[in-house]
Amino acid sequence: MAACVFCFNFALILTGAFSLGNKKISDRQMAKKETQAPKYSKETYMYWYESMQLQRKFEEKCGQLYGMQKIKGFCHLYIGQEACSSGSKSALREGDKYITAYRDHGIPLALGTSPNAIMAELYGKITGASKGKGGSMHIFDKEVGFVGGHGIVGAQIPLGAGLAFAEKYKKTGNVSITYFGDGASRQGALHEAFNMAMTWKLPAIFVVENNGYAMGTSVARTSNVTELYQLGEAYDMPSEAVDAMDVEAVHEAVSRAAARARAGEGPTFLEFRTYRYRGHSMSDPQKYRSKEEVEAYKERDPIEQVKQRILDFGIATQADLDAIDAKIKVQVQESVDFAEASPFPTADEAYKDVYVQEDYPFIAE
Ligand SMILES: Cc1ncc(C[n+]2csc(CCOP(=O)(O)OP(=O)(O)O)c2C)c(N)n1
Ligand SMILES: [Mg+2]
Repeated sequence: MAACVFCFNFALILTGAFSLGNKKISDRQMAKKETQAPKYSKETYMYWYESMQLQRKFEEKCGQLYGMQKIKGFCHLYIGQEACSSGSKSALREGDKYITAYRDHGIPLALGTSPNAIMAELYGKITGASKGKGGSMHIFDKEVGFVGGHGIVGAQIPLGAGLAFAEKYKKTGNVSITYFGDGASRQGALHEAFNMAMTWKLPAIFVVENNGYAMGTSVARTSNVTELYQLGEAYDMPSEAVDAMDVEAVHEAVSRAAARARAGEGPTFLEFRTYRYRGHSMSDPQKYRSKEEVEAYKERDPIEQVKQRILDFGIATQADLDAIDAKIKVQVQESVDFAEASPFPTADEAYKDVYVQEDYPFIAE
């Protein structure tokens, strides 16, 4: 009986998300009829399609490779959540910093990290983004401003505030964007970080990627407040919920937050309402949700939505999109070939990259 009440609660949340999504789509279709013009440039729409499709195809391959035991250990797929990364990237600029949890393949791919470096990391090879020493949960890429990849739930939230502090201190005009899950939103570290970020008006964007579940536990089972964006209100932090199955809505919300941060007005808290199509990790029987629930979200797939808009607006043809798909197929296969051909780290690598100082006394001979 108790379980049914929880399911019902969660069904209500989903219904809310659906009506939000459907309303936005129908509003947009009406707007399109009136204006017959897309809101953003061709470049932006094509970036959204290509980057989300790369994330999807790359991770579908990861799932297969995991089944073949080519990839081992933890592996959390982002499939379904791609609008969160691509919609953020298009709204931000070079120099901004990104930090997330362990579901961390999609964001660096959206930022332009080489699929080869990520696949090699998943294989534990020396050519990987973290020299094969981090694995799936610890992808890093300084070049694109991606500061990980963190396995401890919620640990990256104060680090994200610290990244924003550094940008403010150095007067760069850059912002930090910190992603975490709905499960992490109940960690004490979030509240400490929110309080300090507001007190110091840090140029920070905090994003809870609310995919409905922390492992197999729904939001409604662990929280009296299920509208997670409301957590920001305790700190007077501007906060809003975003239909994150819609990449345009993500782009718009992150653009507003970044403008506030760059104007010195401090942090913003965004609740991205999203969904993961796959299990929590690779060993999840998914008994906590129904197939119908997953299928209902797939009806609002972020890639299909942007594809439809591209075709409706005549931004590109089906043949153009097919050509992108073919390019991605090659890219993904190349990343597998690269990872397969790369060597594992040698034993002495275990002592490298542990401390910043090369001569750290604890590792002196
Ligand atoms: C401090 C801590 N507690 C528990 C875990 C085990 N754990 C790993 S993922 C996870 C669920 C987190 O869910 P959520 O924050 O919603 O992120 P999602 O996996 O949905 O992206 C838990 C409890 C952990 N890694 N760290
Ligand atoms: Mg979650």
